[in-house]
Amino acid sequence: MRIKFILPALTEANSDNWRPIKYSLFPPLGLATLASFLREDDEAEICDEHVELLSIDDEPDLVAIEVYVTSARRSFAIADSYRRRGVPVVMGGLHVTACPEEALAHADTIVLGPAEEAWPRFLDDFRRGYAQKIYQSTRRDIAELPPMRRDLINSRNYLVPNSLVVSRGCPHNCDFCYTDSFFQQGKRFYTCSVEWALGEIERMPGRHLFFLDDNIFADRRFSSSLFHGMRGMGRIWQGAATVRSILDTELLDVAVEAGLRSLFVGFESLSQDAMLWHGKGHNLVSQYEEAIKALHDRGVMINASFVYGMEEDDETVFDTTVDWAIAMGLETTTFHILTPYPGTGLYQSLEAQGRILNRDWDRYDTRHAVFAHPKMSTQTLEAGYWRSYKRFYKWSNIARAARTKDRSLASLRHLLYVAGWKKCDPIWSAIIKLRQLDLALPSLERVLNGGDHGERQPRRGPATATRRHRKKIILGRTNT
Ligand code: B12
Repeated sequence: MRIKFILPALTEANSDNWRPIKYSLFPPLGLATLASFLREDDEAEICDEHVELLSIDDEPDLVAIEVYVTSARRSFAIADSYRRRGVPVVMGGLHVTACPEEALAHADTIVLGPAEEAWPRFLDDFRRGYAQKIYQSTRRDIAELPPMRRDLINSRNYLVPNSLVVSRGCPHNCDFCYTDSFFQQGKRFYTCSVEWALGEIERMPGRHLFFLDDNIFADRRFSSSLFHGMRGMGRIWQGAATVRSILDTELLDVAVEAGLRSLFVGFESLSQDAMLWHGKGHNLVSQYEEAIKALHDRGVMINASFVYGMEEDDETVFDTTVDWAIAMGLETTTFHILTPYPGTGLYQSLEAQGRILNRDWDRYDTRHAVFAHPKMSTQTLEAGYWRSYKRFYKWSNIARAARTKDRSLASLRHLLYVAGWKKCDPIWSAIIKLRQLDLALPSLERVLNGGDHGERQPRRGPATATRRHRKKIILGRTNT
């Protein structure tokens, strides 16, 4: 059977002339996971429209499309085109799960929720010629997955081909997050086995890794065991975690020894009331500074996330947040306008109050205000959002943030890192066009490793480190 997997792009991500680096960072791991369930005699290809041109005049036996909210329109157009020519289309992913009726109008079959169990079931039925319309995953277990089909990913198209996910979901219940609706009807947070994760890491060449898990520290036992297993592999890595989990400094120390160099942290708001309102009460604003210090003291850079438009926010929120981020010496920030993704608790409550202004999913990209805010107009929210980026990434403010570091090496690393991400767009665009992203990776690794913390011994073969760890697990001596 010939299967074509497609990750459709946002419009701005498939221009031939201008491709922002953020769309060339990570390969489509969800699709590579699904491909791992195919038979040896199946032929598969993965086409990621963010990084390559998609031709849709071919006729594979099956087209499988991943649909995010912001690429829904494009996904449905691609699906319609194939189906008009009689090619069957199966769709899955976050938006399909949130809006199944909408997706059903464009697909022969849809799969709801994480698909590790439902997808093989669908494949069996499809091969026998009687696939159903809807498959819902209920059994959630990723302890022992087949190895991800990384051979289908053209690593030269990505700055971070070595990205991986070792868990699904999150134990928390923030009302703006996709997890509640996506993980309905089953477990909402679970991990793969440490063995599987180490095996996956072992198969990846080079040094740099990026964990795309929502919170890599969420299951302490698992994370601790994973990080112990990674010690000695000579890796450097980036990931995401919550403020509260960072304060577990024992775990943080092991993470740093295992190569942690930069962390995405969802601070979201400086207002405790806003955090409580949106179900993220585990974020204690009084602990933010302590968490930042814990990371910076260990040479870990921070990519901080902030959300504007929470219920109590007013026009002062933009400048207050940016001033604080600079004063804290945060290296990079991502600002978002609160976005009620369909299927979330936030969407339901705003819809019940008649406050959803817009159902054009293209605008659900966290840059547009799509709901009525009690104190700010959509124009105020959007202008404040853009002003925040402009102010935070002004050279003088980058320098101010870098100067908060007490070591000159750390300040220099701060400057180089921010300049590389935020001040080199034309260079990135040219590198992407020339398909030379793999050449940029060593520079990223050097900057990430520029602090003098964490593991510094020369790299041993990952295989050796993993074998050593496996032995420990078998002997039950893993220090978790
Ligand atoms: C990497 C990533 C990106 C990458 C690209 C995506 C990629 N390469 O896959 C980049 C950086 C480009 C990106 C950009 C954006 N992203 Co993003 N991103 C992620 C991230 C961190 C990881 C995705 C991932 O690999 N997941 C792991 C894999 C295993 O899971 P999965 O892809 O969901 O696949 C599973 C199932 O969904 C299902 N499945 C998926 N596809 C299919 C297809 C079929 C046929 C079937 C049967 C099943 C199926 O099976 C898989 C195995 O269970 C997620 C957060 C997350 N934890 O998922 C956010 C996330 C997906 N992004 C999000 C958003 C909002 C954005 C942006 C709009 C942000 C912005 N302001 O720019 C843009 C727009 C992207 C676009 N093109 O539309 C939201 C999506 C919300 C939504 N409801 O759709 C998420 C959930 C973050 C969040 N917490 O809000 N993103």
